[in-house]
Amino acid sequence: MKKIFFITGNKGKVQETTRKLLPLGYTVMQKDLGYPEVQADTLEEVAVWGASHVQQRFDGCFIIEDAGLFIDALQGFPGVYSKYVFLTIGLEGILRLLEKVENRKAVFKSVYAYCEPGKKPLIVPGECEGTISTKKQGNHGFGYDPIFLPVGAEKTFGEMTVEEKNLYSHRGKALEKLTVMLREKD
Ligand code: ITT
Repeated sequence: MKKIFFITGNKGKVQETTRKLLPLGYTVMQKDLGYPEVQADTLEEVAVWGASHVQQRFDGCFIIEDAGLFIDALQGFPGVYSKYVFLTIGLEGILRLLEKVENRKAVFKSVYAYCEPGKKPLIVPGECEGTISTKKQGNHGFGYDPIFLPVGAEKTFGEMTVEEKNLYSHRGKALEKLTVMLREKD
């Protein structure tokens, strides 16, 4: 088994990542080192900046990931501010903002940075299109999962198991690409 550290405070992300990387022979170890999230317009910038910050303090092979929910009718809000918005107005606040709004399209985006000591990080994005439900459904997962219905599914991420969510999700898509890259590298 190869070890890879996931620098994150989010256990849900660790679970989803573990399910994808374990079959490849990687044990994912959570390390909640914390790193400042730079105020930027894109998830990529946040991930690149975070990765270089962690690389200065940690000398192993690691990943970090930045993710967010981009809602069409709100011009991409909350996007890079997803964490703050979740912790402040929460799911109820988002549902209120979308009250009587017909266009409920949204996209979840994820960007992983895979880092080896002394090397430039590999940046791996993934996306999942869907819609915002009219009420909360399910209590699995984390964050916005109970209000996000991915295209092609009849239930929200909040009603899915980790395996099911990985089949549709932004993180699952990014991890598919990451696993191909890791296979080619090994
Ligand atoms: P890190 O320590 O890895 O940064 P975090 O929870 O702060 O963990 P992000 O900054 O990447 O994660 O994500 C911003 C927010 O977007 C996160 O707090 C969730 O509320 C939401 N989010 C991200 N991915 C999600 C997912 O798969 N399902 C539901 N909500 C998600």
